[in-house]
Amino acid sequence: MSTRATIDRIVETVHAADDLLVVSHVRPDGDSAGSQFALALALESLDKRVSLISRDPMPARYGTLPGAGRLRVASRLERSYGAVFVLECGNIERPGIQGLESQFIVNVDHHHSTEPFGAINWIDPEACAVGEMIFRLLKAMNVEITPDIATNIYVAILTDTGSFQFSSTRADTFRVAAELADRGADVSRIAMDTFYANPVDKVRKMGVVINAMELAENGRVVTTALTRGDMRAHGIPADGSDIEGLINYPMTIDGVEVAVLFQELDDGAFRVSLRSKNAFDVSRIAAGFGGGGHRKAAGCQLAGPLAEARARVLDAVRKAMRSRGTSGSKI
Ligand SMILES: [Mn+2]
Repeated sequence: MSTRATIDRIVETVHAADDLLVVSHVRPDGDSAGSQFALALALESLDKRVSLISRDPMPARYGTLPGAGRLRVASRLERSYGAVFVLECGNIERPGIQGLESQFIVNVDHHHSTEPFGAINWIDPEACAVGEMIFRLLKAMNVEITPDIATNIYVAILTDTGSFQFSSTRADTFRVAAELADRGADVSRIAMDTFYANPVDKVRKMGVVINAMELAENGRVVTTALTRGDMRAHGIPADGSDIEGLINYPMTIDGVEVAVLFQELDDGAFRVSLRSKNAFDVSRIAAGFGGGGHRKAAGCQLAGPLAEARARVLDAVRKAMRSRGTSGSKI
C-alpha cells in the first residue's frame, strides 16, 4: 500500500473512532514523548477522547512538555479502544503494556526492522523521527499546528536527529523544523530544557561511562559499561533507567566508528546500546542477539557477566567489520 493510502486509512480510522489511545515504548525518549504528546493534543483538537499511557514515567526533561500531564503510567489495558496508536515500537512487546494484542492497532514507526504488527502499519525508514511522521499525519488531518504541538514535534526531531547531526537529517528535516519554529516552537528554550537540565546523577553516570571506556580494533570500536557496582561506588542510585545520550560522548573520539554501552540491569543481564558513525550497520549486530533498531543506533540484551557479553559483541562487530572490509572511511 502506498504511503498516501496508508495515511488516508489512518485519517479515516481517526474520524471513525471517538475513543483513542496513544502509547509508545518503555523508557521514553524525546521522539516517543514528543510524538505521543503532539498526537494526543492534535486528536483532542478534533474533539476525540484521548488516553495516553506509558509503562515507564517520563524523564523529568520531557515530563514538563505540553500535554505530558495527561500521561498515565500503567502496564495493562483495562478496556478496549476505538483504535490504539503504537508509536516508535519495533514490535508489540516494546510498549511493555499487556492487552494490546486484542486492540485495533495503528503502528507508526521509522525503524526499517519494525514488524507489521498493526491493523494499519505506517513504517517510513526515511523519516528522521516518528515526530516527522506525526507532523505529516496532522497535515493530512488538517489539524492546526499550535505552539504546544510544534514544541512536542520539535523535541522529537531535535533529539532523534542528534540535534540535526545524524545522516537521517535531510533538507526536508529543516523545512519541517522551520515550520515548527514559525508555529511557535521556541527552539532555544527547547534546547536548554532538553540538553541543559540534566539531573546531577545523570552527569555522574557520564563520568562512570567515560572511565569504563575500552578501545578495540585499533581504536575503531569503543565499549563501555554502567555496572551496578560502579553506580554504587559513585553514590548513584541504581534506579537509573535514563541512559539517553550517555553513549554519545565516547562516540566523539577520533577514529571511533562503533560505540557500545553495556548497562547492567537488576537481574545481572546487560542492556546493550550500539551506535555507528559511518556505514557500519549496528542494527545487524543487535539483530544477531535478538534486538533491533536503526543502522546507526540499535540495541539488544545479553546475559552477564560483563566480560562475556563484551566479548560476544566485540566478536560480532569484528567479524562484520572484516567481512565488510571497511577502511573506516568517514562520512
Ligand atoms: Mn525515533
